[in-house]
Amino acid sequence: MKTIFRRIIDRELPADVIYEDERCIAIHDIHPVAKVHALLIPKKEIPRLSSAEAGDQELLGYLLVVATTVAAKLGIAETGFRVIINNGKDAGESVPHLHLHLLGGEPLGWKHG
Ligand code: IU
Repeated sequence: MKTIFRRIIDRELPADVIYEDERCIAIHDIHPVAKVHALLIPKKEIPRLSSAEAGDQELLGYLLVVATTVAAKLGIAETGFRVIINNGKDAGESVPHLHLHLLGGEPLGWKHG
């Protein structure tokens, strides 16, 4: 069964797209936990960070570079932003398709629930 993010990538579901290239897509999170909350999703379906393999190393680095591009597009590159990956149950991972959360637009507390 396709994950929600696969369906968004395949344009089967609508999303508010901020950035897209051949390897990833960035969308606005539908339940933002900060003033700016975007998701950066690789098109390759890696379930979670701990599922990544050695061959994914370049893609993972690429996502971090693109995160700054997306932050700039959202106007938070200068004021500051946070990148989060929730891996597994205790981290609150809810969609088993690797994604980076990009948070900013306001001062962020360190402890997130
Ligand atoms: P998590 O790290 O797996 O918990 O993050 C999943 C995120 O996906 C979460 O912040 C949701 O609000 C977000 N999301 C979304 O933006 N659109 C959707 O249709 C669904 C979840 I389902």
